[in-house]
Amino acid sequence: MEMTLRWYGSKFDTVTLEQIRQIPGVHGVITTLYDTQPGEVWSRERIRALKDEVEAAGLSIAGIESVNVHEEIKLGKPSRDELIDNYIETLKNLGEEDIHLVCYNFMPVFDWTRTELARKRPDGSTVLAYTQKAVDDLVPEEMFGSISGDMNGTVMPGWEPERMAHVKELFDEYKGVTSEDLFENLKYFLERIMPVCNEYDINMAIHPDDPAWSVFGLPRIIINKENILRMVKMVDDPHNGVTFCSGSYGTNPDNDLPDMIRSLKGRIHFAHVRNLKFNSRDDFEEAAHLSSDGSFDMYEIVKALYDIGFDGPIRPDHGRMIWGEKAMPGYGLYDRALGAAYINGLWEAIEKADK
Ligand code: DNO
Repeated sequence: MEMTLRWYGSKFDTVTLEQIRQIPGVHGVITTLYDTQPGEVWSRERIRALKDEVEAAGLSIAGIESVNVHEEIKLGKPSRDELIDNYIETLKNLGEEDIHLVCYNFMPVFDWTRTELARKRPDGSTVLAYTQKAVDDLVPEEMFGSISGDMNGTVMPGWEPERMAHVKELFDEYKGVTSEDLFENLKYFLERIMPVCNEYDINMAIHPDDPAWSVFGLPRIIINKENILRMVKMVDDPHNGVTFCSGSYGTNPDNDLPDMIRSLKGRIHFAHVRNLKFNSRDDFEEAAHLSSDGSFDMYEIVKALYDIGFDGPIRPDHGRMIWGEKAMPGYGLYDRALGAAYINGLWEAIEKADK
């Protein structure tokens, strides 16, 4: 595996490349052109400028998270063909610049959903949290208003103001769209992009829906073992793979994370590793990466990745906000650096025990 950190670009991130460079064992970043809109072609010039900036800091680009998929592709609208052509153009440009991993998601309207961005834990840290009741009591358009005050002045992925401005219309568009429709539309998209992924050796890594169930009545499909195996088999190409995100699949305690990892051998192209603490089935908060701080056995998760021979980029995922840091919730420096060190430690121990 290759340890990485997510970085949103110098215009958007509070964390600098110079800081990332000093985290032991981190040589690559997972990044994006955060100011591009879904459907837009990423030019080679902009990709190269990003690459130059990262490389000048002594790091490399290990992959892109995300090239977002336009809603009309997810909805299967007639306009999708042109939008997929643009996506293909972006993939080509990334391939030409020697970038071979793209994380994306197929969640309708929202990306991930949390009901709190700064829940205080007993140690004084603040974390992202989710309570089903809060979702059940809210109209979706109000969700943004209820959490935006805690964003520390940052723009959070999936909660971009441009997207939020159209939430109501988007919901109307999804009326009558079923999970089966979404599977079909995903298949169509993948079948069209696979030739270019093969040509440029680009691994596509779908991110799970978070939380791993339907919210606000919207269909959601990348939620469990059955569906993810269906997804990799329906377009059975090694470049059609998965981002294994423990914190997203783990929102549903019925998901056996190590078992899911083992069943996806060869198709996990990217891993997000983080821990959650469940207070009840309907209420969880994000914890430190360490097993004893949350509900997951992180050793078993990392061991499963090791056992299947996972050799792609991995990153600590959302961190707690600690030591007075002000950053994008989940994406501060300190706790993610602790997470990277911890995952590196688990990996080294597992690897040495295996020799
Ligand atoms: C949340 C992230 C997601 C992820 C996208 C991938 O913090 O893990 O926003 O990047 O779903 O497209």
